[in-house]
Amino acid sequence: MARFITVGAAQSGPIARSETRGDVIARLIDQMREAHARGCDLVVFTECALTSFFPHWFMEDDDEIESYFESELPNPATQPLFDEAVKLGIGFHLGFAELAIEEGEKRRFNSSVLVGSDGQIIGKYRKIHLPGHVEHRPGDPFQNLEKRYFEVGNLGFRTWRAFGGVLGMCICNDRRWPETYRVLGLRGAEMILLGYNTPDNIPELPELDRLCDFHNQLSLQAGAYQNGSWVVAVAKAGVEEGVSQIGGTSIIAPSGEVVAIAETMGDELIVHRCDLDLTKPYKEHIFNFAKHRRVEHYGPIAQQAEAIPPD
Ligand code: CDV
Repeated sequence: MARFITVGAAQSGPIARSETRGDVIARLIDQMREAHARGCDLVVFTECALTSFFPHWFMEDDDEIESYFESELPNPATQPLFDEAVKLGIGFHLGFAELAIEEGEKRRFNSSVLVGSDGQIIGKYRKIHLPGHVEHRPGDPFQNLEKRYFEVGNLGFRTWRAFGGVLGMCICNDRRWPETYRVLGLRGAEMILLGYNTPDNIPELPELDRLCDFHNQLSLQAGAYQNGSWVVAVAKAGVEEGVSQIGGTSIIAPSGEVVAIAETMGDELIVHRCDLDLTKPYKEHIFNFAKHRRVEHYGPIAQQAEAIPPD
């Protein structure tokens, strides 16, 4: 029997520092309603979707930093989004900054959740590849302080049976790393959901600025094709608190082809009816891991964290 997920990729335009959670949730609910009206089973929101992308500026005060975090989901501010999902019978993916208490310790992660149409959390992911730096760089036009504000995620790359398929999550910089898709692919992912906040310029590498959009698409399309998975990638686009970010929210088929792409730099929903069985030619033939992958012949590099020098 054919299996389809109609997915909506809900790009966010800039979120001002002055916007409250309530303001942002109202925007997300508008997009969720549009997704429902357009037949979506699932709507995908971006990375840290509830606030401005605060790693772009330096803060020292813990209370100020933690004002951007959620210590539980749902909470009073986000409950209306969960309620709307249940009312409409639609699932969603939400990126957020997570403040957790584990073994009595406060921990901060860049996280996402997959929520079913019953409003229950199906799965959670914590970002593993944190880009940027820990120290303040006052000479830079903006900061990239994810390594200061977040710890490396401790949940691994996982997949869940949901929405009639196998779904996985990763977050932003994870999408540039082939290991992300490969681990999710090995865990059977038929659809990978992710959000991103990607500036259109890199202060220390201006020669790469012209390639920002290209490298985004290249990573997503290669990851989809080489693992035979749908990829739904959702931007926070436009100029936010002085930082100009790429858009390009897109839905990519297991063939690596882009089947839908956003045209604006604002709040915009793109929709596609994804046939999960389009994963089969790749998973069962070209990238049939069991049949063709030969890890035992790759040499000691397979588990190595750092480059091994040549013999
Ligand atoms: N939020 C991110 O992880 N952004 C990075 C930027 C800083 C390069 C990205 O990979 O898009």
